[in-house]
Amino acid sequence: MNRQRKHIAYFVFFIAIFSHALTVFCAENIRIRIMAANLTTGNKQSYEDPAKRIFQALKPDIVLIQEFNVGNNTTAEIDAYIQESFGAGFNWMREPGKEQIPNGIISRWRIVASGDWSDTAVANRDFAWARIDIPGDKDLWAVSIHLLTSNATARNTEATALKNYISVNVPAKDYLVIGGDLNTGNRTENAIKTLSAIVETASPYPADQNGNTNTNANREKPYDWVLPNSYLHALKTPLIIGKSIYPDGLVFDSRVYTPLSEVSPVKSTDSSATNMQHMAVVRDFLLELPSPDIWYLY
Ligand SMILES: [Ca+2]
Ligand SMILES: [Ca+2]
Ligand SMILES: [Ca+2]
Repeated sequence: MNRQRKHIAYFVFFIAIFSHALTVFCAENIRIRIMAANLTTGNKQSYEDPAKRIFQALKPDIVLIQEFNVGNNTTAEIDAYIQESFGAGFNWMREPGKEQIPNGIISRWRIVASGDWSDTAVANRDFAWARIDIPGDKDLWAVSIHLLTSNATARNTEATALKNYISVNVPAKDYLVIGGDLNTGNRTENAIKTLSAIVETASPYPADQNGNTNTNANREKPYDWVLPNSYLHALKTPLIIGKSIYPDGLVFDSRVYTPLSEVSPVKSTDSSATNMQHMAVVRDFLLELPSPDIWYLY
């Protein structure tokens, strides 16, 4: 072996060792940002520009959406709204049945299967579910719900029905998130106790920069939730927007958020737009996967 070929041999050897080391130490970190959104405005209880700006600013990967109405609800109108709000390539489902204020799910990743489970307590919506093919082997089941305003007993009846649907339909070891507008008057009512059998319901809760965890328009009630099961909760990570860090997630209120430059193109008046339902609630999770691509370097 002449000297030059020897150098090349050493070079190839070190590349091989180095790339092997990369397979051991490199992991791919995938952020999964999940939002509960009952953000309809205007006189038709539908998604308009204020919600669109909030979606554009907060960049969720998965949205558990309520009152999922856009214009006349044609597929083309909803497709256009989703593309403008989240960018190209996002997927969505709207619960079947043509109810007045349906639940739905929006996802960066492919929706493998979706549908609704009947909420017999209320005529204008059901429990919407989607099985999402997130990166890695385990799927994420997302369930978007909108419990009754009427009273806590009715909400607990709904929560009990939902718990039963999930125990029958969702593989116990998959990731699961339940969320949306639960209309809960406090953090300890029976519906939450019921759901605590399948998802993590304990504090700390997402909050705004002032520490306020309430999510209705006047910020006095904890109506909206993002509830992960134990596997997903184990991936909890601080939510970072610009220079701001929210260790337990964010309740987004454009009226109090500073600086608004971190959440462009939101306007300070978006959370007080005509008939704006609630505040968005956002939580981040971090999935660490090995990087198999590195194996192909040598
Ligand atoms: Ca339905
Ligand atoms: Ca129903
Ligand atoms: Ca997957």
